[in-house]
Amino acid sequence: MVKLKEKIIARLDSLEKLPSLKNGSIKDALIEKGFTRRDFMKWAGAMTAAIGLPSVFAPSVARAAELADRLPVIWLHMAECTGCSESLLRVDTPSIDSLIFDYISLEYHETIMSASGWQAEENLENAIEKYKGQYILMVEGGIPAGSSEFYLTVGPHGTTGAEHCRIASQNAAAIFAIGTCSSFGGVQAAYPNPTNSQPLSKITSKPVINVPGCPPSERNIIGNVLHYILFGTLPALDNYNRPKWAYGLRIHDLCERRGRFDAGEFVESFGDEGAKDGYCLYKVGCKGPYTFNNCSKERFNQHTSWPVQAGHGCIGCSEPDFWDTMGPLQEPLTNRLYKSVFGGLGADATADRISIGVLAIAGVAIAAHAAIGAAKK
Ligand code: FSX
Ligand code: SF4
Ligand code: F3S
Repeated sequence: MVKLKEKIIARLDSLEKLPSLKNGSIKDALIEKGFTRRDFMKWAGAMTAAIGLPSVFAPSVARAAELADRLPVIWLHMAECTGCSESLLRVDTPSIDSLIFDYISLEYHETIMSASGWQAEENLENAIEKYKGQYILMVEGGIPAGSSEFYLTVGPHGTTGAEHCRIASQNAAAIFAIGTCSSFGGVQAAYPNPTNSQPLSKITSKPVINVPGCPPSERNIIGNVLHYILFGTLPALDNYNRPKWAYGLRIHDLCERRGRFDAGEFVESFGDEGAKDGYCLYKVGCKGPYTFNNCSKERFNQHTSWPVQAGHGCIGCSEPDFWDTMGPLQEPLTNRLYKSVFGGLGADATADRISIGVLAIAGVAIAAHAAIGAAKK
């Protein structure tokens, strides 16, 4: 741990020597929005835990956030709804995560920049040239590919989205696919995928870190930026190239309604007594048992809530092909065994077995714990 700390301090020291790309400091921005130093350190503590570091690293995480203005970021939009950007930007009162997003040096972001047309194109080319080998590339959206590339063209030259991604990824220091569309194709890649939309990893041969979710939480987006600032390397990834610190556990294993599942207390239809009492949403379609994400811990909208807390099941939005494989959204999957990213370890339940009764359900729950335990080993 001492070695790791030294490594992080050396990395932050070297970043500190780089010129700031922004006017003002994060300290000033926090004060202006009414956050105290204590709020900031509390946030740093929560972020440290979220990215899987022991609490002694909280001051380093705070320092990394203060140095977020040293790294230029280029954010490209492809085929999507802009929900990923909105996840960070569309908040009534800015959270510390969204302030840090403001503070990152976004050299190019189509939603929030004022430039358009030729000027925007020029800004992108300049940023890629000026920050060669230094910038973080974040891409949101699925990418029409192959003979369908022309379905998505950007800017006055009619450059295809795929071409923009190829050019921008060439000299990026790190590449993040933000959202399920960019990570796995998303809604536009759902059957029959009329535009042949593909994930970013199919467009570039460089390593891509997937940050899925439709949209991903602000914590998962900012956490990845901070992880990169701290380490300058790829985080530990799962089989789908998702950072394990965020996507290492199932929704089902972190769910506040899990006790209800284990006790056999299920909502039978929306609005019934069980729904009012916070029963498990499995029978009304929750896909938490098949989905890996940290939504119950990190939540959305300034960390206030997440789908299951709001009373709807998880729809599996951080899994590949969930539009095709997790439907119908409000019904359980009748014939599907739990399939985990760890391979064939995790057969636990079908909807039919769930309806057998409490005794069978307890067995199911034990099987699920055993599968996760075995996978951890
Ligand atoms: Fe939308 Fe982003 Fe979903 Fe996709 O999020 S929230 S359709 S993951 O690319 O804008
Ligand atoms: Fe939570 Fe859904 Fe699992 Fe029920 S099935 S415990 S609501 S994740
Ligand atoms: Fe998505 Fe399920 Fe979380 S639908 S937002 S992964 S609870």
